[in-house]
Amino acid sequence: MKTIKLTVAQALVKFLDNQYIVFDGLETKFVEGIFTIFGHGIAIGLGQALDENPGGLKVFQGRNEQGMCHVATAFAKQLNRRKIIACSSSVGPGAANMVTAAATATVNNIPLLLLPADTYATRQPDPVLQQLEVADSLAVTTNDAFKPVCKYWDRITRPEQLMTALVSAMRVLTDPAETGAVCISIPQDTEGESYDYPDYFFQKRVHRITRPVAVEEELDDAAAVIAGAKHPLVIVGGGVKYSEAGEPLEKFCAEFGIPFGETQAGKSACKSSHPMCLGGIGVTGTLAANNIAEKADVVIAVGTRLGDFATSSKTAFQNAAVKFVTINNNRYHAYKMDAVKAVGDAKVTIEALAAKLRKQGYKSGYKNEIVDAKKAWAAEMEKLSTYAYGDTFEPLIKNRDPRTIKEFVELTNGVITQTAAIATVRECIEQDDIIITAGGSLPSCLQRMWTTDKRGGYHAEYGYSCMGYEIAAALGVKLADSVDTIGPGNEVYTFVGDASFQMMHSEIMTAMQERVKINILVFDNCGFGCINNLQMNHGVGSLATEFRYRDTKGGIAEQVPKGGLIPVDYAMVAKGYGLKTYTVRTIDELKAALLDAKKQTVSTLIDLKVIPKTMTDGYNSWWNVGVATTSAKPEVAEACKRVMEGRSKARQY
Ligand SMILES: Cc1ncc(C[n+]2csc(CCOP(=O)(O)OP(=O)(O)O)c2C)c(N)n1
Ligand SMILES: [Mg+2]
Repeated sequence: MKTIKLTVAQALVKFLDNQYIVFDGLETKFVEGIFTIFGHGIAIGLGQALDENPGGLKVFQGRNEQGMCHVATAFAKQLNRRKIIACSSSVGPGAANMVTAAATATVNNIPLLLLPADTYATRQPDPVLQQLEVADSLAVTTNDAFKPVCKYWDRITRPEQLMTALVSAMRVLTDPAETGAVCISIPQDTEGESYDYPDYFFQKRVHRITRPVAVEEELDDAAAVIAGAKHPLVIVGGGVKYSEAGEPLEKFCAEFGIPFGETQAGKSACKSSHPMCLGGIGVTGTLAANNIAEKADVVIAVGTRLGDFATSSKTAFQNAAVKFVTINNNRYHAYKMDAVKAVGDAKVTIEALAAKLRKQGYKSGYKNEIVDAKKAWAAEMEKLSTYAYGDTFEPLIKNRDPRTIKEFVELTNGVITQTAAIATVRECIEQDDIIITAGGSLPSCLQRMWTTDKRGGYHAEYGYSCMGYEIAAALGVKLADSVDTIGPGNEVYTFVGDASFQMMHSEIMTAMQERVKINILVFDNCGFGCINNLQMNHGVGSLATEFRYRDTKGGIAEQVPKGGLIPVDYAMVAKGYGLKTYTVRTIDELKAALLDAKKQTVSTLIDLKVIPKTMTDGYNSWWNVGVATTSAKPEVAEACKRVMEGRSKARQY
């Protein structure tokens, strides 16, 4: 047997450099590179290996471990999971910082390879700096925290273990039904240990991404249910995007006259301009999609987890006879809502199902309902797009303290409404540019209002809705855009709430380092806009969701910060990193900034002063949230009653 003597870390790098995937006949190198934030746990082990021979792998330097993992997640997501950037961290806090990002990737079914260092396998220096000492089991370390948020977890305490661990990691990372975060934890002493690895461990491996079609019996079951439908509806999930099934699904819907609504992950799998497209569906859906959903007799859920936002907490479908069909490559998701299941790849399963329905001469029974629903929504879009501040101004979010709005306008001089700002961005940027969203009220407005015919032009992380994803993701998307097929040269615009910006903008520095251009749109409304709405909607006061000073009354500090709003200059923050920045207070200023930002070669940030309470809401949707069932406040009791009424209309599981 031919062997190659390498350290564990050197073998890891060599192995990763030799992994490829083939999808629809196209071979792609799977690992683009490795993100690092070095510390004592990896600088000498993995760091040494990368320094001596990185092979074809790029080395990326992260700023915050969570941030760099979001970059890698967005990169893989934008490339429909064809390519990854592995993420390595030091031991302890560096590793723990990746846990949130691991969960984000797992919830969204995005491959993310994590390589956290671990405490000593020999235990000689215990406790090493940054070691979590667990007295009841010395086998437990910080890295055990990855177990519930990863699809595969392993710890390499002997060099030989690396071989089966990495083969297993690749199995999971390249499995369309099971992919997510994978954690390979390596103690820092093991990283440097040498071993005579068999040369076949480093052979070029090509992992085939297959398209299994649902079995004939399942296709027959699904076709039989759809054949009986007069008013069917398709829900387009993220699986449609990853399977690159947008076009066949559009054809399916056109041929059989079936309208479709889009989840956050599914949006931009199909073209917004398609005559059957109703736009976003569910809690943050359009009136068109939600009204059609309410009456639908068969709901065909393709590649979706059927999360509460997509189903309005299972109240969206009020036809007493409604039936569900799921097309999903993952059995767990296919089983939801007691659906008739077709377990398989979205593209080939839709095509096979279409063949069956065609044979039966199936057509839906819609007359003018789809056109009428779209017309009504278009009129609403027009209203939202031209929504302006003035004398008779009414906030879109009703039942609110009007003082906040006045105070905000006086503080910032900003009179931009969120909905008009979104419409303006859509109008001013190129049709094929890519937008990103994740947390706060922006994903809601964007799911309703954004339109694009570019496949992959709408990049939302709303599985975990992780604040802090947005800016890191812009870098990931831009890196993806420059390596591959998606269409190099597109501008990337990330929509970020002021709170989300505050939570994490660390990877701005990484974007500068990589010399890629991202455009950041900060929507400054002085607080957690959507959560403020949520709490006030449920009879709670405005409590710690606006950015207010803690004042002192009679020498005593307030128990809750209730002072004036705190002004923040986000443009100034970004300027410090070298971005070209703009502060805009009117729609005209926003237009001018967008036009100028296009001409820049460096990254840009536009700080939009956006009037609170000007985001979208309603449209025949409902969301089940926990509510207080005992309270002295009548508003809370009233809210509780409404929640209970909603729950009584919801499907139970
Ligand atoms: C990491 C993380 N922490 C907490 C939350 C809960 N959360 C959801 S939206 C939100 C506030 C968002 O505020 P901002 O980013 O300013 O957006 P806005 O609602 O004002 O548009 C919070 C705290 C979250 N989604 N993610
Ligand atoms: Mg905000």
